[in-house]
Amino acid sequence: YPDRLNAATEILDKAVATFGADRPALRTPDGEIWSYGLLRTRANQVAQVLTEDLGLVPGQRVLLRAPNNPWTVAAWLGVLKAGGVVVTTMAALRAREVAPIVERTRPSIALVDHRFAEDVHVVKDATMPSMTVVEYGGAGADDLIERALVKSGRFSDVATAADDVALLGPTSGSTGVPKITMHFHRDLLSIDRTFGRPVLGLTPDDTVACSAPLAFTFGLGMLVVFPLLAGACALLTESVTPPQLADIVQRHGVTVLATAPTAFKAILREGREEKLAGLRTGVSAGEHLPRTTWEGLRDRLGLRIIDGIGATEMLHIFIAAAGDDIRPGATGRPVPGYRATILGPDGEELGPGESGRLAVIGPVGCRYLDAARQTDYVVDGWNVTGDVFYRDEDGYFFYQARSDNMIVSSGYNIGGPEVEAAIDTHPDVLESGVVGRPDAQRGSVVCAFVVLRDGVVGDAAKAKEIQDHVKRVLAPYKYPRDVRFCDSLPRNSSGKLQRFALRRVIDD
Ligand code: 3SK
Repeated sequence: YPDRLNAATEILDKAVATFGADRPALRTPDGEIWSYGLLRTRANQVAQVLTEDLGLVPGQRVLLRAPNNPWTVAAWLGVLKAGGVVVTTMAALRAREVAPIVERTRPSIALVDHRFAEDVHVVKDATMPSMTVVEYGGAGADDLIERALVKSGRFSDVATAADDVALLGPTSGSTGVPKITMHFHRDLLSIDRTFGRPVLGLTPDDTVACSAPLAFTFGLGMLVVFPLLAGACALLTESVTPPQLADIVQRHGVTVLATAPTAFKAILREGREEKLAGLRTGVSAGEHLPRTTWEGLRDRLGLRIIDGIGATEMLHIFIAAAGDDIRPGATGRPVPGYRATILGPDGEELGPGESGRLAVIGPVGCRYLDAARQTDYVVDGWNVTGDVFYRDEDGYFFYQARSDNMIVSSGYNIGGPEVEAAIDTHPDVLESGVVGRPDAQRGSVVCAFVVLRDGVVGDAAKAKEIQDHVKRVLAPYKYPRDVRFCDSLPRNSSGKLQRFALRRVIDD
């Protein structure tokens, strides 16, 4: 890459020049269409608001909190154009989860969909009074959209360095304290060279839908980076259920669907797979894709889903299986530019058939904002993921389990200790232990073992009360779907919770 490079210029302005301003870039299920030219104008207008009205200077951070819609994409690209650094937060997070992200990243400005603004105002008042919060999609002269629409739409993108930070992406730590990953402008282009072009191979005829939020780098790649670089169109949906997703695919001529295995499984289970008949391919990531789901889609539709594993630390997918290069049960092989290995307990490389921690190396690697955390993930140049895999003689990698206390449910990473901390704030709870329970549809579900205070009855009503409590204090997708009451929790002699013993109870 050249020394000076702005990812938004490369992704958007070059696409306008290559594919034409009139080509559709973004669509929504309710019929809104933004051409490449319109998206460039809107992103330029956001960059103008940021620099002319809000005084953003290159290198400052801008928090984005919004569901997937065209203005969110314009905001994303506008921040990069202005030389700012995007800090992403999922709209589902509550104030308690947004606060540590704001404390660590210290954004100067927050651009927030008006429906999700309350938590950001709470965090601003409590921890970051200097942060300017600008809402959008509501009404009023201060609304980002109102401010943007009066701008000329002409903006000269800041000539950022290829290795200037473009994105600060939080990843859920198991205790609820997020780790903040940093990615450069060039990294946003690199994922297209390693996965977008060689594995996914979008063309201008493709329309891509993806259920992941843009705040999750899987969604960012699938809905912004890959389609725009290929001249394709992204169909943006706010939160949708799997049946709604299948309807959208059929109604809007979607050719590529990217989602978590849970959605593919649910579509098959509910017999709605014929709605996916127009798909050219699909992408499954976020959790392990069971072989039966892959085979079900192949047998019933002739659809060969691309399975992949990525990480926020690595920005996107680094191991995938696509086309005919598929070994049943395997996640796949490293995508072009990446190498992968399996590490034993002392960091030694293990041979075929031996299970250990998956480690990868390639053009994009982990860089935590907090340098002290770097050695948690990067060891001897290898990025050591939290997943246990083994590989076969031919270099195909097979998923086994998570190596930490993260529960992967419907593609969401949920920290067991974080859910325990939330449950323990319920006035009737003495203590709790949270583990993943295998689940045919969601991969895993959050299962909570709860010890109640003396005299409190553990019945279905109390379980529901605890579930609602967790939904109030954490992003609702983290709530325990399975609540079991017990008299005590298994602990070792130093008092440490023995989660393996709880998992054993589930297995029995
Ligand atoms: O979870 C994954 O597999 C993933 C895929 C792409 C980008 C980011 C992530 C975490």
